[in-house]
Amino acid sequence: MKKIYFDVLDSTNSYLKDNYEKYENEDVIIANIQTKGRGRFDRKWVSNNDICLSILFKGNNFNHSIISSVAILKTLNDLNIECSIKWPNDIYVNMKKISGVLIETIYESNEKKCDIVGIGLNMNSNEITNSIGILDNVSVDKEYVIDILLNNYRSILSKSMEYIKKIYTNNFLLKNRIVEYNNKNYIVLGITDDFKIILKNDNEILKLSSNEVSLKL
Ligand code: BT5
Repeated sequence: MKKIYFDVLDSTNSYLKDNYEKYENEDVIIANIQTKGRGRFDRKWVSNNDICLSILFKGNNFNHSIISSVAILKTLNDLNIECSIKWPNDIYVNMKKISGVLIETIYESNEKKCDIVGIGLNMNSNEITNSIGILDNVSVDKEYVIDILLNNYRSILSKSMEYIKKIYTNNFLLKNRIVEYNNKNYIVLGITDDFKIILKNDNEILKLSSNEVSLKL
């Protein structure tokens, strides 16, 4: 994975969306400062000297939702920080969000061109309620964390989906929790093989994809 640095970008994902043709498979765009970070559903991602990067994947079909979560989880565990994954791919430490992932797929004339995996990982907590950073837990250099993260990502790409899913589900924060969806309460049973969340109440069982729903803790 080749690292390409920018001092300032509006968003590493937006930059790669506009420029993916210039870059190779597994190139990594890293911004020291990101001014208009994006979350899912047009939400904002705030950062201040934190880790903001996007990895480009051309011509393969990995499940980056699950792979990215496990790569971030392993990275924090390598730093002796305990954490959990909130479906689909937020990482929480002590019930506070430390990392989020925005995955975008580019199509041209119905043909898939690439996946862009954007990772925001806090070094510091910020003005967002319930955020936390790596430096709140351990003293470590940002570049060192980026290298561990990319090494973990690379190594997880070569593992079986069964192995990756096991790590994901063993660290799955929402399991057996009550969540609200469409003004009704459901218990979370787990995730399906195609990464949908399974919700159950007395009347129904739902399987929802991450494009359809955003669940609060
Ligand atoms: C995400 O969205 O969590 C995906 C964030 C992805 C950011 C990376 S940075 C590199 C790349 N370039 C981009 O432009 N984006 C990606 P979502 O699940 O929608 O969560 C967004 C919500 O998280 C916001 O509405 C806030 O409530 C909260 N939030 C924003 N910034 C945060 C932060 N730094 N730490 C913790 N929570 C934050």
